[in-house]
Amino acid sequence: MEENERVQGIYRMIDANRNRVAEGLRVIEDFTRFHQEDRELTERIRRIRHEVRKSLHSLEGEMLAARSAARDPGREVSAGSDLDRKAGHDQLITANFRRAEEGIRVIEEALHRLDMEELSKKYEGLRFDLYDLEKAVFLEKGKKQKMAFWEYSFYGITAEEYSLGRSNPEVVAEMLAAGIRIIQYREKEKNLREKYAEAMILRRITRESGALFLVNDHVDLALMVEADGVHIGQDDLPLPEVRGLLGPGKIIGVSTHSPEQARRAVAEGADYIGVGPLFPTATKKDVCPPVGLGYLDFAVKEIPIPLVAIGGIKEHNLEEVCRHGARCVAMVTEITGAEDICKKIGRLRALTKKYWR
Ligand code: TZP
Ligand code: MG
Repeated sequence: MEENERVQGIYRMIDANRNRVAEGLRVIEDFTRFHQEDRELTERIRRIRHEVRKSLHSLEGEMLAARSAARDPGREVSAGSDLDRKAGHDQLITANFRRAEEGIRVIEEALHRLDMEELSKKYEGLRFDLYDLEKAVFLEKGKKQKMAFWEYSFYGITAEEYSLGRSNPEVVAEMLAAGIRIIQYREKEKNLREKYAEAMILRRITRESGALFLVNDHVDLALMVEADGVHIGQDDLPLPEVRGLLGPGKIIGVSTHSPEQARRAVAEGADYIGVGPLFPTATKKDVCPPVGLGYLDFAVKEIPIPLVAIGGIKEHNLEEVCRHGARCVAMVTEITGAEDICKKIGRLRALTKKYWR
Protein backbone atom coordinates (compact mmCIF):
# COMPACT_ATOMS: atom_id res chain seq x y z
CA MET A 1 0.00 0.00 0.00
CA GLU A 2 1.25 3.42 -0.87
CA GLU A 3 2.10 5.79 1.95
CA ASN A 4 -0.52 8.24 0.75
CA GLU A 5 -3.24 5.57 0.81
CA ARG A 6 -2.19 4.41 4.27
CA VAL A 7 -2.46 7.95 5.63
CA GLN A 8 -5.80 8.47 3.87
CA GLY A 9 -7.08 5.32 5.57
CA ILE A 10 -6.06 6.65 8.95
CA TYR A 11 -7.85 9.94 8.34
CA ARG A 12 -11.00 8.06 7.32
CA MET A 13 -10.72 6.02 10.48
CA ILE A 14 -10.55 9.18 12.57
CA ASP A 15 -13.46 10.72 10.68
CA ALA A 16 -15.67 7.66 11.13
CA ASN A 17 -14.87 7.29 14.78
CA ARG A 18 -15.43 10.92 15.50
CA ASN A 19 -18.98 10.38 14.23
CA ARG A 20 -19.33 7.20 16.23
CA VAL A 21 -18.24 8.94 19.41
CA ALA A 22 -20.52 11.91 18.81
CA GLU A 23 -23.53 9.67 18.12
CA GLY A 24 -22.93 7.58 21.23
CA LEU A 25 -22.50 10.65 23.40
CA ARG A 26 -25.61 12.25 21.93
CA VAL A 27 -27.76 9.29 23.00
CA ILE A 28 -26.33 9.42 26.54
CA GLU A 29 -26.72 13.19 26.67
CA ASP A 30 -30.38 12.99 25.70
CA PHE A 31 -30.92 10.30 28.33
CA THR A 32 -29.42 12.39 31.15
CA ARG A 33 -31.21 15.48 29.84
CA PHE A 34 -34.72 14.21 29.20
CA HIS A 35 -34.94 11.07 31.28
CA GLN A 36 -32.75 11.74 34.29
CA GLU A 37 -33.24 15.51 33.99
CA ASP A 38 -29.77 15.97 35.40
CA ARG A 39 -28.30 19.27 34.30
CA GLU A 40 -24.79 18.69 35.63
CA LEU A 41 -24.30 15.29 33.98
CA THR A 42 -25.78 16.59 30.73
CA GLU A 43 -23.33 19.48 30.79
CA ARG A 44 -20.38 17.16 31.40
CA ILE A 45 -21.34 14.94 28.48
CA ARG A 46 -21.92 17.91 26.20
CA ARG A 47 -18.47 19.25 27.09
CA ILE A 48 -16.80 15.99 26.09
CA ARG A 49 -18.85 15.81 22.87
CA HIS A 50 -17.77 19.32 21.92
CA GLU A 51 -14.19 18.60 22.91
CA VAL A 52 -14.12 15.57 20.62
CA ARG A 53 -15.29 17.70 17.68
CA LYS A 54 -13.16 20.74 18.49
CA SER A 55 -9.84 18.97 18.98
CA LEU A 56 -9.94 17.50 15.50
CA HIS A 57 -10.58 20.82 13.77
CA SER A 58 -6.97 21.06 12.62
CA LEU A 59 -7.42 17.79 10.69
CA GLU A 60 -10.72 18.79 9.08
CA GLY A 61 -9.19 19.41 5.63
CA GLU A 62 -7.37 16.07 5.53
CA MET A 63 -10.42 14.16 6.73
CA LEU A 64 -12.64 15.77 4.14
CA ALA A 65 -10.19 14.96 1.39
CA ALA A 66 -9.96 11.36 2.54
CA ARG A 67 -13.71 10.94 2.75
CA SER A 68 -15.31 9.57 -0.42
CA ALA A 69 -19.04 9.84 -0.89
CA ALA A 70 -19.37 6.19 -1.91
CA ARG A 71 -17.68 5.02 1.23
CA ASP A 72 -19.17 7.45 3.69
CA PRO A 73 -18.03 5.99 7.00
CA GLY A 74 -20.76 7.80 8.91
CA ARG A 75 -23.38 5.95 6.91
CA GLU A 76 -21.74 2.58 7.55
CA VAL A 77 -21.64 3.23 11.25
CA SER A 78 -25.34 4.10 11.46
CA ALA A 79 -26.45 1.23 9.24
CA GLY A 80 -24.55 -1.30 11.30
CA SER A 81 -26.01 -0.06 14.55
CA ASP A 82 -28.44 -2.15 16.57
CA LEU A 83 -28.83 0.49 19.24
CA ASP A 84 -32.55 0.98 18.65
CA ARG A 85 -33.09 -2.64 19.55
CA LYS A 86 -31.48 -2.43 22.98
CA ALA A 87 -33.81 -3.82 25.61
CA GLY A 88 -33.68 -1.54 28.67
CA HIS A 89 -32.24 1.84 29.51
CA ASP A 90 -29.24 0.23 31.21
CA GLN A 91 -28.28 -1.67 28.10
CA LEU A 92 -28.85 1.30 25.87
CA ILE A 93 -26.66 3.55 27.98
CA THR A 94 -23.94 0.94 28.46
CA ALA A 95 -23.85 0.20 24.73
CA ASN A 96 -23.47 3.88 23.92
CA PHE A 97 -20.72 4.39 26.47
CA ARG A 98 -18.89 1.41 24.92
CA ARG A 99 -19.40 2.87 21.50
CA ALA A 100 -18.03 6.27 22.51
CA GLU A 101 -15.14 4.81 24.52
CA GLU A 102 -14.13 2.45 21.72
CA GLY A 103 -14.37 5.24 19.18
CA ILE A 104 -12.09 7.44 21.26
CA ARG A 105 -9.67 4.56 21.64
CA VAL A 106 -9.49 4.14 17.86
CA ILE A 107 -8.92 7.88 17.41
CA GLU A 108 -6.14 7.72 20.01
CA GLU A 109 -4.40 4.91 18.11
CA ALA A 110 -4.87 6.59 14.75
CA LEU A 111 -3.39 9.86 16.00
CA HIS A 112 -0.49 7.92 17.42
CA ARG A 113 0.14 6.42 13.98
CA LEU A 114 0.21 9.95 12.57
CA ASP A 115 2.79 10.85 15.22
CA MET A 116 0.37 13.32 16.81
CA GLU A 117 1.28 12.30 20.32
CA GLU A 118 -0.05 15.33 22.10
CA LEU A 119 -3.49 15.05 20.54
CA SER A 120 -3.51 11.30 21.11
CA LYS A 121 -2.84 11.91 24.80
CA LYS A 122 -5.70 14.39 24.90
CA TYR A 123 -8.06 11.68 23.63
CA GLU A 124 -6.73 9.27 26.19
CA GLY A 125 -7.72 11.87 28.82
CA LEU A 126 -11.19 12.15 27.32
CA ARG A 127 -11.59 8.38 27.47
CA PHE A 128 -10.81 8.38 31.18
CA ASP A 129 -13.26 11.25 31.67
CA LEU A 130 -15.87 9.06 30.01
CA TYR A 131 -15.19 6.14 32.34
CA ASP A 132 -15.83 8.47 35.30
CA LEU A 133 -18.94 9.81 33.66
CA GLU A 134 -20.29 6.31 33.08
CA LYS A 135 -19.97 5.62 36.79
CA ALA A 136 -21.71 8.90 37.63
CA VAL A 137 -24.61 8.21 35.24
CA PHE A 138 -25.28 4.82 36.80
CA LEU A 139 -24.87 6.15 40.31
CA GLU A 140 -27.41 8.83 39.55
CA LYS A 141 -29.72 6.25 38.04
CA GLY A 142 -29.58 4.07 41.17
CA LYS A 143 -30.22 7.10 43.36
CA LYS A 144 -33.23 8.15 41.25
CA GLN A 145 -34.75 4.71 41.67
CA LYS A 146 -34.30 4.90 45.43
CA MET A 147 -35.82 8.37 45.65
CA ALA A 148 -38.95 7.03 43.97
CA PHE A 149 -39.63 5.37 47.35
CA TRP A 150 -40.73 8.80 48.61
CA GLU A 151 -43.76 8.78 46.33
CA TYR A 152 -46.90 7.81 48.22
CA SER A 153 -45.38 6.02 51.16
CA PHE A 154 -44.99 5.83 54.89
CA TYR A 155 -41.60 6.39 56.44
CA GLY A 156 -40.91 4.34 59.55
CA ILE A 157 -38.70 5.56 62.41
CA THR A 158 -37.59 3.55 65.42
CA ALA A 159 -38.34 4.67 68.99
CA GLU A 160 -37.86 1.86 71.48
CA GLU A 161 -39.23 3.82 74.44
CA TYR A 162 -42.66 3.99 72.75
CA SER A 163 -42.59 0.45 71.35
CA LEU A 164 -44.58 -1.29 74.15
CA GLY A 165 -41.63 -3.40 75.25
CA ARG A 166 -40.70 -4.57 71.77
CA SER A 167 -37.12 -4.16 70.52
CA ASN A 168 -36.23 -1.94 67.57
CA PRO A 169 -35.59 -4.96 65.29
CA GLU A 170 -38.95 -6.47 66.29
CA VAL A 171 -40.79 -3.27 65.48
CA VAL A 172 -38.94 -2.79 62.20
CA ALA A 173 -39.72 -6.38 61.20
CA GLU A 174 -43.40 -5.60 61.69
CA MET A 175 -43.14 -2.36 59.73
CA LEU A 176 -41.50 -4.24 56.87
CA ALA A 177 -44.13 -6.97 56.99
CA ALA A 178 -46.74 -4.21 56.72
CA GLY A 179 -45.07 -2.92 53.56
CA ILE A 180 -43.11 0.10 54.80
CA ARG A 181 -40.20 0.66 52.44
CA ILE A 182 -38.18 3.40 54.17
CA ILE A 183 -36.79 2.78 57.64
CA GLN A 184 -34.80 5.25 59.70
CA TYR A 185 -32.83 4.02 62.69
CA ARG A 186 -33.23 6.74 65.31
CA GLU A 187 -31.82 5.86 68.71
CA LYS A 188 -30.70 8.48 71.16
CA GLU A 189 -30.16 6.45 74.34
CA LYS A 190 -27.93 3.45 73.60
CA ASN A 191 -24.16 3.52 73.40
CA LEU A 192 -22.45 3.36 70.03
CA ARG A 193 -21.53 -0.31 70.31
CA GLU A 194 -25.16 -1.21 70.94
CA LYS A 195 -26.29 1.02 68.10
CA TYR A 196 -23.80 -0.63 65.77
CA ALA A 197 -25.06 -4.12 66.61
CA GLU A 198 -28.68 -3.07 66.18
CA ALA A 199 -28.02 -1.18 62.95
CA MET A 200 -26.35 -4.31 61.53
CA ILE A 201 -29.52 -6.30 62.17
CA LEU A 202 -31.75 -3.59 60.72
CA ARG A 203 -29.56 -3.34 57.63
CA ARG A 204 -29.88 -7.07 57.06
CA ILE A 205 -33.64 -7.23 57.41
CA THR A 206 -34.32 -4.07 55.39
CA ARG A 207 -32.11 -5.38 52.61
CA GLU A 208 -33.91 -8.74 52.66
CA SER A 209 -37.22 -7.04 52.10
CA GLY A 210 -35.97 -4.52 49.55
CA ALA A 211 -36.46 -1.52 51.83
CA LEU A 212 -34.19 1.49 52.24
CA PHE A 213 -32.26 1.89 55.46
CA LEU A 214 -31.25 5.31 56.80
CA VAL A 215 -29.36 6.12 59.97
CA ASN A 216 -30.18 9.16 62.08
CA ASP A 217 -27.21 11.42 62.99
CA HIS A 218 -24.35 8.93 62.68
CA VAL A 219 -22.49 9.19 59.38
CA ASP A 220 -19.83 6.73 60.54
CA LEU A 221 -22.41 4.14 61.53
CA ALA A 222 -24.22 4.57 58.22
CA LEU A 223 -21.01 3.84 56.35
CA MET A 224 -20.05 0.88 58.53
CA VAL A 225 -23.35 -0.93 58.08
CA GLU A 226 -23.73 0.04 54.41
CA ALA A 227 -26.91 2.00 55.03
CA ASP A 228 -28.54 3.70 52.05
CA GLY A 229 -27.96 7.03 53.71
CA VAL A 230 -28.31 9.28 56.73
CA HIS A 231 -30.80 11.69 58.17
CA ILE A 232 -29.36 14.82 59.78
CA GLY A 233 -30.84 17.75 61.65
CA GLN A 234 -29.96 21.43 61.79
CA ASP A 235 -27.53 20.86 64.68
CA ASP A 236 -25.77 17.86 63.19
CA LEU A 237 -22.66 17.81 60.99
CA PRO A 238 -22.87 20.22 58.01
CA LEU A 239 -24.41 18.72 54.90
CA PRO A 240 -21.51 19.50 52.52
CA GLU A 241 -19.09 17.74 54.89
CA VAL A 242 -21.43 14.77 55.24
CA ARG A 243 -21.73 14.57 51.46
CA GLY A 244 -17.96 14.61 51.24
CA LEU A 245 -17.79 11.57 53.50
CA LEU A 246 -20.67 9.62 51.95
CA GLY A 247 -20.21 10.48 48.27
CA PRO A 248 -22.91 11.13 45.70
CA GLY A 249 -24.47 7.66 45.81
CA LYS A 250 -25.84 7.83 49.34
CA ILE A 251 -29.07 9.46 50.39
CA ILE A 252 -28.88 12.46 52.71
CA GLY A 253 -32.06 13.73 54.32
CA VAL A 254 -32.25 16.93 56.36
CA SER A 255 -34.82 18.01 58.96
CA THR A 256 -36.09 21.50 58.16
CA HIS A 257 -38.43 23.82 60.00
CA SER A 258 -38.50 26.92 57.80
CA PRO A 259 -38.35 27.95 54.14
CA GLU A 260 -34.77 29.21 54.61
CA GLN A 261 -33.61 25.88 55.98
CA ALA A 262 -35.40 24.02 53.19
CA ARG A 263 -33.83 26.18 50.48
CA ARG A 264 -30.38 25.81 52.00
CA ALA A 265 -30.76 22.03 52.19
CA VAL A 266 -31.69 21.93 48.50
CA ALA A 267 -28.82 24.22 47.55
CA GLU A 268 -26.38 22.05 49.49
CA GLY A 269 -27.52 18.90 47.73
CA ALA A 270 -29.91 17.18 50.17
CA ASP A 271 -31.80 14.28 48.58
CA TYR A 272 -34.94 14.90 50.60
CA ILE A 273 -36.07 17.09 53.47
CA GLY A 274 -38.12 16.45 56.57
CA VAL A 275 -40.93 18.99 56.90
CA GLY A 276 -42.13 19.55 60.43
CA PRO A 277 -43.04 19.22 63.17
CA LEU A 278 -46.45 19.87 61.66
CA PHE A 279 -48.28 19.32 64.96
CA PRO A 280 -47.25 19.20 68.63
CA THR A 281 -45.10 16.19 69.39
CA ALA A 282 -43.53 14.81 72.52
CA THR A 283 -41.29 12.35 70.70
CA LYS A 284 -38.47 14.68 69.87
CA LYS A 285 -37.24 16.33 73.02
CA ASP A 286 -35.34 19.25 71.52
CA VAL A 287 -37.69 20.03 68.68
CA CYS A 288 -38.95 23.52 67.84
CA PRO A 289 -42.64 24.46 68.21
CA PRO A 290 -44.97 23.14 65.51
CA VAL A 291 -44.41 24.84 62.18
CA GLY A 292 -47.98 24.23 61.00
CA LEU A 293 -49.44 23.14 57.70
CA GLY A 294 -48.49 26.44 56.06
CA TYR A 295 -44.89 25.28 55.95
CA LEU A 296 -45.97 22.03 54.31
CA ASP A 297 -47.91 24.07 51.71
CA PHE A 298 -44.76 26.06 51.02
CA ALA A 299 -42.58 22.95 50.69
CA VAL A 300 -45.04 21.13 48.41
CA LYS A 301 -45.15 24.14 46.12
CA GLU A 302 -41.56 25.35 46.16
CA ILE A 303 -39.21 22.53 47.04
CA PRO A 304 -38.10 20.44 44.06
CA ILE A 305 -36.84 17.40 46.01
CA PRO A 306 -38.82 14.71 47.90
CA LEU A 307 -40.40 15.66 51.22
CA VAL A 308 -41.35 13.72 54.28
CA ALA A 309 -44.03 15.23 56.49
CA ILE A 310 -43.39 14.63 60.18
CA GLY A 311 -44.33 15.57 63.72
CA GLY A 312 -47.51 14.73 65.59
CA ILE A 313 -49.09 12.95 62.63
CA LYS A 314 -51.72 10.40 63.68
CA GLU A 315 -54.62 8.48 62.26
CA HIS A 316 -56.95 11.40 62.98
CA ASN A 317 -54.96 14.07 61.12
CA LEU A 318 -53.31 12.01 58.37
CA GLU A 319 -55.96 12.90 55.80
CA GLU A 320 -55.42 16.59 56.45
CA VAL A 321 -51.68 16.15 55.83
CA CYS A 322 -52.40 14.32 52.57
CA ARG A 323 -54.86 17.01 51.53
CA HIS A 324 -52.02 19.52 51.88
CA GLY A 325 -50.00 17.53 49.39
CA ALA A 326 -47.78 15.21 51.49
CA ARG A 327 -46.84 12.08 49.58
CA CYS A 328 -44.52 10.62 52.18
CA VAL A 329 -45.43 10.66 55.85
CA ALA A 330 -43.35 9.74 58.89
CA MET A 331 -45.05 8.74 62.12
CA VAL A 332 -43.08 7.70 65.17
CA THR A 333 -45.35 7.04 68.14
CA GLU A 334 -48.39 6.33 66.00
CA ILE A 335 -46.66 3.33 64.44
CA THR A 336 -44.10 2.14 67.01
CA GLY A 337 -46.72 2.50 69.76
CA ALA A 338 -49.45 0.56 67.98
CA GLU A 339 -50.48 -2.77 69.55
CA ASP A 340 -50.82 -4.28 66.09
CA ILE A 341 -48.49 -2.43 63.72
CA CYS A 342 -49.75 -4.29 60.65
CA LYS A 343 -53.37 -3.40 61.34
CA LYS A 344 -52.44 0.19 62.16
CA ILE A 345 -50.62 0.61 58.87
CA GLY A 346 -53.53 -1.00 57.04
CA ARG A 347 -55.87 1.62 58.50
CA LEU A 348 -53.44 4.45 57.77
CA ARG A 349 -53.03 3.30 54.20
CA ALA A 350 -56.80 3.12 53.73
CA LEU A 351 -57.03 6.79 54.77
CA THR A 352 -54.54 7.80 52.08
CA LYS A 353 -56.42 6.01 49.27
CA LYS A 354 -58.32 9.12 48.25
CA TYR A 355 -55.12 11.16 47.94
CA TRP A 356 -52.43 8.73 46.89
CA ARG A 357 -52.41 6.37 43.98
N1 TZP B 1 -38.49 15.26 63.80
C1 TZP B 1 -39.39 16.24 63.79
S1 TZP B 1 -40.73 15.84 64.70
C2 TZP B 1 -40.10 14.33 65.13
C3 TZP B 1 -38.87 14.20 64.54
C4 TZP B 1 -38.00 13.04 64.67
C5 TZP B 1 -40.79 13.36 65.98
C6 TZP B 1 -42.07 12.92 65.42
O1 TZP B 1 -42.63 11.94 66.24
P1 TZP B 1 -44.19 11.67 66.30
O2 TZP B 1 -44.36 10.66 67.39
O3 TZP B 1 -44.62 11.12 64.98
O4 TZP B 1 -44.85 12.98 66.63
MG1 MG C 1 -30.01 14.66 64.51
